[in-house]
Amino acid sequence: MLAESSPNLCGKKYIEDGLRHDWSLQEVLSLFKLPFSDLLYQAQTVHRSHFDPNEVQISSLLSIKTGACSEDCGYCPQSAHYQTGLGREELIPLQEVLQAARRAKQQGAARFCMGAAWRSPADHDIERIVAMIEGVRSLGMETCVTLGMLTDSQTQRLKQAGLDYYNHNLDTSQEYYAEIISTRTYQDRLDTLQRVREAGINVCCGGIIGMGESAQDRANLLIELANLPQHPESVPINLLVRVEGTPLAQTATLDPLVFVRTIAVARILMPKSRVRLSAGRTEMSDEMQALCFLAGANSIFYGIKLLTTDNPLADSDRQLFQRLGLRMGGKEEAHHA
Ligand code: SAM
Ligand code: DTB
Ligand code: SF4
Repeated sequence: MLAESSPNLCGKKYIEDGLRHDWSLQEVLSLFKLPFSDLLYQAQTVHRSHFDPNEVQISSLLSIKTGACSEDCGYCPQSAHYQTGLGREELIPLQEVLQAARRAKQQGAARFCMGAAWRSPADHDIERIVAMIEGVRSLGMETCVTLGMLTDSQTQRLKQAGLDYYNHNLDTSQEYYAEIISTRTYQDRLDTLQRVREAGINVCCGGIIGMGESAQDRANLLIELANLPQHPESVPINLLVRVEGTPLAQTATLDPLVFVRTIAVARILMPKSRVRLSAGRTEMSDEMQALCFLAGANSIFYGIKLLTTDNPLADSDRQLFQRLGLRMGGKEEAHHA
């Protein structure tokens, strides 16, 4: 049972799917402010009622088109607006993608996520992406791509190819967004998310914490996600990787416990979603990661690289999982689509 003081279940409407989509700022701020133990207890309770708490879903990432992106996202090493030492690469060949996917599968990844540094894909690139999706699926892995904004017909084509997940992050609150990105709007992001949802592709959508945002921004980001008509099936919570040359390189270090609280609140607001402990793990102690799993994170990116920056070595993740008694999970049983 939840503690009586729990501010989240008081007479609120549960919408058709049995999940809430009507969170208010005040409620979510109160969750954030709970004593740490009460917050984690509540998050664990929610987590255990929907998931095996000792199983963590594993995805691996590959950058299929790196650098020279026209967008000016202040956190991103791949933006052409900043000097980060990354060269421009074209879309990589199919065989390279399949080789990386086979390696990821051997290491235990259930899903293979392919990311491109694009504002949006050109139509002529879509058929090459389709071949990648079909090839990775034929290896028996789930597929995810993140390509920027999509048109209706591109979204349909990706669905037809059998794409399982599309990643498109809101990144931060509506209010803070303009401080971070000027080359597209929040509404652009929401429009693509709606297209993906309506096409019947599972949605992977989250954000970045530690970009100098306020506590209210963190709450508002989670509210945006939870108040979507359907919760994203996967919610990546990234800790900003401060890359030299980007405008956010000198951002102050975030209190690790604020990050853990953010994971816990995401778990409470989106009980059935996979909350993904994403970028930034090389900066986290094992103990901090353990707290994130305790707070309800139940998926990670696995393998030495994220897109362009480092991720923990597979070996050290295996050791951490062993120390914590965690199992690497397989493919999702139930898809919403
Ligand atoms: N270009 C596409 C887009 O922006 O949607 C796909 C690739 S983009 C690199 C995918 C996500 O990576 C971004 O939305 C952002 O959340 C995350 N990301 C990029 N740089 C990051 C950084 N330095 N630290 C944490 N997350 C980052
Ligand atoms: C997400 O939310 N995080 C991943 C994935 N989705 C595509 C990307 C993190 C990128 C970190 C910076 C880099 O490695 O370039
Ligand atoms: Fe481009 Fe995506 Fe990086 Fe923004 S986050 S600069 S859109 S690759």
